[in-house]
Amino acid sequence: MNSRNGLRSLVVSLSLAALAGCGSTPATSGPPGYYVTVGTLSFSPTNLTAPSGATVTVVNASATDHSVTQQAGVDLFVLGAPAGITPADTGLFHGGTRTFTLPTGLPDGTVLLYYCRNHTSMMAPSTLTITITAAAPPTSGGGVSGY
Ligand SMILES: [Cu+2]
Repeated sequence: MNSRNGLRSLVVSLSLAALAGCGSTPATSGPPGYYVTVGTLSFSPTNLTAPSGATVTVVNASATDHSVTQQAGVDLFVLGAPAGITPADTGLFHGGTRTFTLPTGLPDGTVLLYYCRNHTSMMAPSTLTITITAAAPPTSGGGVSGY
């Protein structure tokens, strides 16, 4: 009877997981990928998970120039990256998207740090992080339409 109870709780768990999956569907859709949306003074998500070597699409959904610029440490606000990595920088832009490619060969759990050239500590949070995760699925979010 213990195994029967175990099976029942497994079925309940799977059902809850399916419901959670429905709730996370983005309101807007674009081609599957890895997206960071920049709002007025915010990054969304604040931590993106993506595989090493993935292309990241940055959507600026505000009317103000922003950038996603890599930095070597939290709140340094200067272009930089860990040793052996060429820092990425979209440059300041608004009204569209920019892309950059994550370095290849990084192990899972590597955390890369980014900031906005225009707003530094004014962004909330001030630092966007990307955590390298080989199994991170692409999303169809990003709010590409609507501007
Ligand atoms: Cu900004």
